Amino acid sequence: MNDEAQRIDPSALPEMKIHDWFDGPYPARVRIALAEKDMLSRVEFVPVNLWKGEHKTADFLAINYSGTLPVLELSDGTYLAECTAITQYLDALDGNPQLTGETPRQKGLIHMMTKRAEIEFLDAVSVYFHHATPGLGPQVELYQNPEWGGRMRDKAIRGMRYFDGVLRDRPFVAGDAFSMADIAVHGGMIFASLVKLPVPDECTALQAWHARMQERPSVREWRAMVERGAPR
Ligand code: GTS
Repeated sequence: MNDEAQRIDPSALPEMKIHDWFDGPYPARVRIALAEKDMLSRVEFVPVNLWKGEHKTADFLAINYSGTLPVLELSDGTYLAECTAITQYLDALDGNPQLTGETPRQKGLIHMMTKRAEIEFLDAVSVYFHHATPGLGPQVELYQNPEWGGRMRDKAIRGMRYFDGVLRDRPFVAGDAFSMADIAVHGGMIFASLVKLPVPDECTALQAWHARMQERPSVREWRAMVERGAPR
């Protein structure tokens, strides 16, 4: 543990709000990270209804230019978007960065594999959803390109095959330990399941890893929250 980490008092975490939609695959990444860090109860969740396009209003775009969820708000007026950035912030708060790596090598590998999970899998499923399916509906999906969406579907399946190969050689996506990269691939699996994109039968290592992910308390907690339904 470095000097800076020792100065942080875990009981004095800053006030945090997360703007998200409860069952979204990207929001799931941050909610699972929070559960892994035992910080869920310290966060106030602010619902932003994607299905009503609340993430595309001027007010929301003022806090996240990209018009996406989730966004972490700090009491000093800082807004952090992007799951990777939010997870890195949360993981550093208690001086015990288990999700994003401690050594330079771990940090580099976890960042690379998280980025790869996004580019090759999760983001591809998302583009498929928004372009080649009804997505969030005609009020929200103002431009769709089904051909591009179809290509991204194929890319996502290639991504599953890639991660299957990775997981044949190691227990977790970035090596020997669970990390932010596992959470990112798991986000891809959540989105794939929502859009009924099946994992190829031959991807047995990916399926076995996914079954193990279901047993993690953080993932169980996330599933139970989804089953409770939308916030009122
Ligand atoms: N790169 C962003 C991140 O990592 O945070 C992507 C975030 C993202 O695409 N979030 C989805 C979103 O806002 C939320 S969800 O689909 O997972 O629920 N999508 C809405 C849109 O219109 O793109």
